[in-house]
Amino acid sequence: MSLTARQHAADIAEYLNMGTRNALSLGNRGPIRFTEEGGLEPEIVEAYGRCGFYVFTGVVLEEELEDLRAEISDALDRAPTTNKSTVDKHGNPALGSDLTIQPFLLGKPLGDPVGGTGRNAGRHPIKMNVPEPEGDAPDQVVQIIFGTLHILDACLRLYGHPKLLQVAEAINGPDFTPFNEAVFVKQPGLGASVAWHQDPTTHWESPEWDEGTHGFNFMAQLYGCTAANGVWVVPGTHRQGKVDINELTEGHGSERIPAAVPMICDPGDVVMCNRQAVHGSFANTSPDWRVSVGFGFHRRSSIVGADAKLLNGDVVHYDEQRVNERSRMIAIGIDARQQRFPDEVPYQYQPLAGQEDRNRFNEANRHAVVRNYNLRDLHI
Ligand SMILES: O=C(O)CCC(=O)C(=O)O
Repeated sequence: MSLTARQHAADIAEYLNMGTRNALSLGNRGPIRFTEEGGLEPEIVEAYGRCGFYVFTGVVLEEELEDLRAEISDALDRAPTTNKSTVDKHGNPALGSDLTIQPFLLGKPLGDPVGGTGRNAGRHPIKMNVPEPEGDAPDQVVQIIFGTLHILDACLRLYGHPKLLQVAEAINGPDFTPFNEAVFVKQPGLGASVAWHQDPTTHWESPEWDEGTHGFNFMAQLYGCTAANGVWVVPGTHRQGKVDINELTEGHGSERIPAAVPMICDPGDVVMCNRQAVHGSFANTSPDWRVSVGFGFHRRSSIVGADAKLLNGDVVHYDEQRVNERSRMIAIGIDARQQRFPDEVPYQYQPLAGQEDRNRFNEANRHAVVRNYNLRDLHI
């Protein structure tokens, strides 16, 4: 018999407390700091390398947080009512229903759509605990919004954030490339689990494989996150190659991995999380919202020429032209940001230096380049 949401919250409370204590003792949090040469401060590089994630505090300021919250709350209001529907709850065309890839993924409240199934290339072997929501819950709730840069201008502007792009350069080199973008939504008492997994599918067996091969994701927190609603990571697993996730949970009588720790964030904090780290999140039986704006970056050498395995099993070859075209979203994000925050010094993205006029955020490019840009995502 499944637990009710209230029972689940009580049952998991001690694990959440222990995880929080452990997370706060790791030494992997603080403001973004660069050296005089423009690299990341060595303590940050060390802590990110040791843990597989780093919490950058106070990155997104209130004015920008308000833009992001307003746009995402409007998007949730305009989401389709089911995964198959093209209309929202008001009977209007759902946001982005005219795009090639439908932006919204909905699921059962507090559910686990992928754990213990073969979905997503079988990368989520463990089924998470699925509590019953309290009261009058909807049948379906939005879990993920994909392709954020063509439907949410505030996300496009965040994508051009100069300090975050400088971090991407410090970790992946100045010729870094995009990955993809998604917003994860965990409504209070309704948000579904994301079962334990490592993101990558492509280069595990490569002779050149190392801890940075599959890049990282930024996760910007609009409302902060707690042990109850945030992403958990098993520190150090990004250095271990493909991990047997069953082994991490075996013998513990539940899906609660003892060595895992939660990301603990205030609003405006941005987590950098290695895609190779084992991570996941539990059903959100807490009273708090979590909305994470996610966007990732790769080393160019991991992408150009790769035969990438996608989550649906397809294999796609990434040639230089696709990578260059997809990378234009970085330049367009920088310009979109400059229009909103003209006093900020913009990041200079070296692969497209000198092409600024071609990569303005204007109506022509909104149609020709931004719309359906995610058909060229660079998943590995
Ligand atoms: O936000 C979450 O709950 C999960 C995020 C995640 O698994 C990812 O970005 O790969």
